[in-house]
Amino acid sequence: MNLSILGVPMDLGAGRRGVDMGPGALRNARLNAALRGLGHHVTDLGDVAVTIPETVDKLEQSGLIFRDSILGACTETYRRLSALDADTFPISLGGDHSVSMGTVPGASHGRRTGLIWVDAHTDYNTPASSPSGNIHGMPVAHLTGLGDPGLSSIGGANWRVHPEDVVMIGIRSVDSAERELVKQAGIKVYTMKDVDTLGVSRITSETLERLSGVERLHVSFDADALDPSVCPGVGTPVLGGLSYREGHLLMELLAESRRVTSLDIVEVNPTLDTRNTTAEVMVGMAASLLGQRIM
Ligand code: HAR
Ligand code: MN
Ligand code: MN
Ligand code: MN
Repeated sequence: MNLSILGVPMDLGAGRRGVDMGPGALRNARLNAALRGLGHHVTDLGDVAVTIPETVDKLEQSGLIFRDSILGACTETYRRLSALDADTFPISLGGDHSVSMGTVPGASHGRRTGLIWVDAHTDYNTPASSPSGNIHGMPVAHLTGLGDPGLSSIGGANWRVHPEDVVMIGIRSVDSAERELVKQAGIKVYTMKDVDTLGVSRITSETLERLSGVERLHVSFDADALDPSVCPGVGTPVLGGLSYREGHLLMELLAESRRVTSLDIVEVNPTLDTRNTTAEVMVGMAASLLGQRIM
């Protein structure tokens, strides 16, 4: 397969600094070589230019924290991915999770897209519901058309992800107003309780069945979905996450389906990590999704 890697070194959407170094950490963990080793043709597109927070006022014009700079970087991300052939598989490296407002429409090529959101958090706040004001807690709401009109139309005025085409896995931290928005939208959520009781195998087959009608299938993998004992280098760790094997099994079963068309790896924060472990683990997750087999 032709794979293209695009870095989005952005920490503007997060409450803590340092996820802007995620793309460097993932490359340092030999992402490109791991994917080439699986027989793929890998092109690294380099990084999108992102505003340095020290150069602008935090509230910018909009009053929403770094909204204008995030819109700029996500729009550029969208353009870079849209320019690829539809049969090229893009892997986008965050950066905080707000990058997905650009990666998902960019990888969609205007098609109906299923979104598998692997995360401790539902990231379904709007500017009005958010307790923190941090935009990385808001990308899915904007991808489905809620919230700030600029952030919700990066893929064009008519393109969006339908809430019934979103499945979230690994969830264990949801704000109270956010919970109501998720329920109203009708998004399918597999919490960690569901992972414990149903198991990843059943959850993955139900997810693929639910998303059987989509043309594109995007996996957005937040490193904080995995337990902090596995991925300590994240800004908002929550205990009780996916185990190392549960993460791999999810990726392995999705690989077997051969239906996934794009991937994000986000929220890797090297300043909070131990010897680049989190980046190394996430490179392994990407390798499993892209066909690494034991036998
Ligand atoms: N729900 C919280 C908020 O909106 C925290 C969510 C952001 N953290 C993430 N996203 N890493 O997955 O501020
Ligand atoms: Mn997230
Ligand atoms: Mn296109
Ligand atoms: Mn998260």
